[in-house]
Amino acid sequence: MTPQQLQDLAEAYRRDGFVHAKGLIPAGEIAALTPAVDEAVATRKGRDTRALSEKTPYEQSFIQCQYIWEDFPGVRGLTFHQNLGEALGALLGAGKVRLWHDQALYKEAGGRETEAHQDHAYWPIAEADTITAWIPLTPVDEVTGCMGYVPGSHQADLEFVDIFRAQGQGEALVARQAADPVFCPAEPGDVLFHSGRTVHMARPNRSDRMRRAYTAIYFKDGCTRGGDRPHPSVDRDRIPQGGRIAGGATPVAWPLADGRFPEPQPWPESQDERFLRSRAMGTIPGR
Ligand SMILES: O=C(O)CCC(=O)C(=O)O
Repeated sequence: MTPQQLQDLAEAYRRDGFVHAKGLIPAGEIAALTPAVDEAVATRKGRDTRALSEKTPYEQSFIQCQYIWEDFPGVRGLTFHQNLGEALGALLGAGKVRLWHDQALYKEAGGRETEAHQDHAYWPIAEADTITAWIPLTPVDEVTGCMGYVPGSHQADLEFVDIFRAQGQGEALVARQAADPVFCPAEPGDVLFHSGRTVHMARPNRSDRMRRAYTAIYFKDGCTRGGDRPHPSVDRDRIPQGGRIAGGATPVAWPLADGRFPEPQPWPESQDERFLRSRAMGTIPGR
């Protein structure tokens, strides 16, 4: 991207809390990287034979596999794509950007809407400098489950909406907003960026195909741990309250030292019930 294009993106992002970067990554590269994401989902979720109707409401919104760059090296070209990194640097106003975590979010045919929420409420990061890159691997529209964002909502208070357990809270959050959501159909090669504070949601998938998306969350280097909410991205590296988030779980994504992708670090063993459940479900690596 030219410096002017990056500046325009950053201006829109600062104003609206989201921005649609069309054609940021060549579509041919997305096509070449997509099988690695597909493989991650197929491998992690291979043993889950439940029909959509047997899943929890949260799981009916999407199949979720996190930290896939770690056990599926073919995904790294996407996670650490330097076109993406350059845009992240401009949007965050950062000279160095770290990865919080990545994930595949595959919305099954017939899958529910993704209820409105603000991501940052789930993360123990003190500063507001977090951003999600939402990368469609297939065309997404109002039928297949495109994303929607409430412009300006990143400036308002952060509210915790429990999309994991409670249904209907997202609708109430949208009703409290000053603006209507803007839904964004997108093509492979496009990247949709939203701030961790922006109210966002996704349409249901009313098609007969899987809506495949890869997303990664990044933050400005220098952010610190805030709040006592547990999260593997800080717990794995034993980052204390107030400590700078800079460990093997959250490597520098841009700029890359000598152009080399980071190496994943092993996960510490744990008997924590939530950890064991996430691993057994294929949500995190290590099954
Ligand atoms: O892909 C979706 O359906 C929702 C994505 C989302 O909420 C996010 O990336 O923060």
